[in-house]
Amino acid sequence: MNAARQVLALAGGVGGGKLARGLAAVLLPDNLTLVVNTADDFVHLGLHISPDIDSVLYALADLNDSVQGWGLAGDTDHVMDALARLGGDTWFKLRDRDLATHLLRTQKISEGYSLSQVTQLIADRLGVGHRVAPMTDAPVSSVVDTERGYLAFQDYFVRQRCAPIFYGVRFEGAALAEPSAAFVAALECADAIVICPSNPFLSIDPILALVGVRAHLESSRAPVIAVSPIVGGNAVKGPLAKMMGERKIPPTSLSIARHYSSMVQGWLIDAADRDEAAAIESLGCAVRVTRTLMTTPEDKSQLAEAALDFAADLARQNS
Ligand code: FO1
Repeated sequence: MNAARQVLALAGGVGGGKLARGLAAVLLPDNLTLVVNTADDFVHLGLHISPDIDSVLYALADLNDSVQGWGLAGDTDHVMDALARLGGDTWFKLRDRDLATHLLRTQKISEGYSLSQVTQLIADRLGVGHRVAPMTDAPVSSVVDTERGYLAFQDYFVRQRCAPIFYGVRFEGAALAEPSAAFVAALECADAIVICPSNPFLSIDPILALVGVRAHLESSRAPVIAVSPIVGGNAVKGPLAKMMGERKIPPTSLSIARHYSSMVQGWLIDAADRDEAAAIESLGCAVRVTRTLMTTPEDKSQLAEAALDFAADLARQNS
């Protein structure tokens, strides 16, 4: 187990879930808080869906479908098949066992639970000991600006498969949304803050857009370490490189470092991008080159250890 005291990690979906799993493998439950993007949340078929929270919870419980990247391994589609026969909406697949999570979350929210409370309940029931918290309990929604106009996030991401040209994204509700209580507590006592290799535009920026979060990170005494989601000019998974191309931003780790700018003190980039290290350092941060691809459980733990060691070294230099 790593000696780090309190670690706060900011995570989105797939990339977030993988590093979250690594951090959970090397840190005791009391030493880690995972704060997860909720700007992808929406109501579908009457159910409250929190895709990124579920990706992180399923990854921590070792129940995730690692091939598909979302949902539960070995799940089936009887409900969606039956719904298709009835002419219902099946563009967003709520698979059979995954449905149980959405049903329970929706029931509890209708009974008055906050998203934080219901997340804790589901985590407990899945046997997840590490703290997983939504970024906020307030409603925040990503709205994507595209060549086809403004699109609700899941319409852009799933229904239209990120095909429309991406111009930008706004986070409705974020400017007035307070971070969740667990997020505030973790910001106040963190010794290290880790930004997971999630999509910066879609998964991390909504977290940074909440009241006070960006300012807190910019003045944080705890080192902020980020893992680049780009490897060798491409995104490990998902539409990030395509979106960067459409915004005329080169798909490099250097571009991602410029995007987060002064907020990050330490960058972990992949060996494939070692040529970019000097340019990233010239932005005023430290860089370490390592393997950032996470295929095996060992990859996840090693990357988590690398991030924590980096944070500890930077904290020593600052003191
Ligand atoms: N992603 C898809 O590409 N297609 C789906 O049908 C789909 C269903 C789905 C259901 C529950 C859930 O928690 C996630 C789901 N996702 C699906 C993934 C998800 O929409 C995105 O990966 C995230 O919102 C982006 O992080």
